[in-house]
Amino acid sequence: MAIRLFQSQTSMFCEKVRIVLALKKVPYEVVDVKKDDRKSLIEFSGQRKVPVMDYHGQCVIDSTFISALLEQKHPQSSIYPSGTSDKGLCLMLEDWSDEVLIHAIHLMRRAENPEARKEAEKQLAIHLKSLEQLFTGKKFIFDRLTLADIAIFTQLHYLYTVVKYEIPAGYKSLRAWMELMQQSLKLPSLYDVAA
Ligand SMILES: N[C@@H](CCC(=O)N[C@@H](CS)C(=O)NCC(=O)O)C(=O)O
Repeated sequence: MAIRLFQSQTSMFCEKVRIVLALKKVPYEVVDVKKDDRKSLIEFSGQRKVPVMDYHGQCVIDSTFISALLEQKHPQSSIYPSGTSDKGLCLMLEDWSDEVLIHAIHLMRRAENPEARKEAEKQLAIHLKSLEQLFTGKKFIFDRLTLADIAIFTQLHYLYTVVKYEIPAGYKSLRAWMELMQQSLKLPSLYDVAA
């Protein structure tokens, strides 16, 4: 039995899992799930959200649990920082990104008029300011690239790829970290994908 990832190309949670798989060099098959055709996903997992992993027959739902399972089964290129306390903080930041930051990203995507866009940018700015502080004087959040960086990066990357929004130039440390992530993950330039 193989490893299969039920996914959609634009989902930030699926991108998070694809990055973990790539860092760990784990081979897998992709099952692309279409918005209006979730039959095979529902049959396999009993629910309609992606990502879902078929790990040699074991069904794992949710990017956080999939990442944790991949770390357990494939400990090479660890996605967590060294030290128990930092690991706890890494998991908290992953959760903040998945459960809090995402709401500001969704507001940006759904903003259909200038007024809604202005409000969405105001909400997003609260998080961008925190992140600018977090990345000031730092390469990665912990001693190396971890799941906290990956989770935050995939949310912000979605702003460039889907929302077509560029993080303003004033957020210097945050933008420098985005570029570093882009290079570390060997992805095309942020500006190419935003064009
Ligand atoms: N907490 C989940 C979130 C997954 C999620 O919200 N997936 C979205 C795509 S980004 C989805 O499949 N939505 C379809 C639906 O809700 O019907 C994770 O980390 O995997």
